[in-house]
Amino acid sequence: MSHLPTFADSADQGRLGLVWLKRLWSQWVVGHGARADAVAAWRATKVLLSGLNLGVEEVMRWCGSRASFEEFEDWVLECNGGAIDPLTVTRINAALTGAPPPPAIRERLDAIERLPDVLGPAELGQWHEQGWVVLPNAIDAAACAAAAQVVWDAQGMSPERPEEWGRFGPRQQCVFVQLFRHPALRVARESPRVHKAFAQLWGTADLWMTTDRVGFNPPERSGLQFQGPGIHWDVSLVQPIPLGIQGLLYLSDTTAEQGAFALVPGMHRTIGDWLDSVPSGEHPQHFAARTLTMTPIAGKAGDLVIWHHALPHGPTPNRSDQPRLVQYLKMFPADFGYQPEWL
Ligand SMILES: O=C(O)CCC(=O)C(=O)O
Repeated sequence: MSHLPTFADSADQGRLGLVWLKRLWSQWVVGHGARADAVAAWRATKVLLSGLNLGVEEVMRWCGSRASFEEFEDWVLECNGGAIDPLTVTRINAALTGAPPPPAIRERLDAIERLPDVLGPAELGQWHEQGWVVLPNAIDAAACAAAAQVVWDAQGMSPERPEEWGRFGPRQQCVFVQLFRHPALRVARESPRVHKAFAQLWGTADLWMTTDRVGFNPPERSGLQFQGPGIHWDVSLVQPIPLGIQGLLYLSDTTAEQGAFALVPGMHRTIGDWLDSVPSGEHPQHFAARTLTMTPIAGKAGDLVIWHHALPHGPTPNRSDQPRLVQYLKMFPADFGYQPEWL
């Protein structure tokens, strides 16, 4: 009989007054295990990390060092400039205990609900049919340039020195650059226009914004072969796949050949049948890589590509002479659907 380690109680609020934080820390330091409360734990993870401006990858790496909970709380504070807004604490605790958001937050959410739609009938029709849509001018050109500069700085490279682009940046993993917090990256995360787009697609403005990383996809001709990832899903393929919405903001004008983001349009509607067609013994991911063709989505700097997470997707090799720079972001409600069994 296997013995699962004992985790802290989700009601233990620690020094920061946050439910679930100690419970999750105690889980992360020993690694994940199958649990009866896996859905609640993953929802709490997403809400806490969003509310506390933390990236999933950096938290998992940090917890790998097995530091104490007190040290973890210190690091969380440091990531938030030394203090966490009490309203944020109240909103997180409310969301994770099934209570409504505090009135001051409700007012902000209502203001988003009242904004004019940013996705019109044509875009919503495309969302329904194809499972993806572009929000143009999600942030303005100056904000885009500032965010792009953050990516260049994280890579230790310059747009003027192409000879630098072919090496691996210090924070780079595939096309991802593990940088999560910078004032220039907050502009898109706090944009009412971006919030409204997600609110229209989710049917509620009561959403959480991820603190996601950025990306750099250099031209292959600069010397670095395309690093992937290849076509994939970031969600379990166990049917039915609950709604989940991902997003990528182009920080540079991006042609289809310039390592554009790509996806298989419409597959959110056909994935059940497609899964039935996967030969027995073959993993759907491998079958997808062997048989599906992705459509690259070109875009201007400032375009936010939004897609249903049931669409297989990925970056593509950059055959141009300019790198592709992006910021990843997504919004979700605290009670999002989640399938803990992974396929
Ligand atoms: O950077 C890209 O084009 C793809 C990003 C991606 O695959 C993801 O966010 O899961």
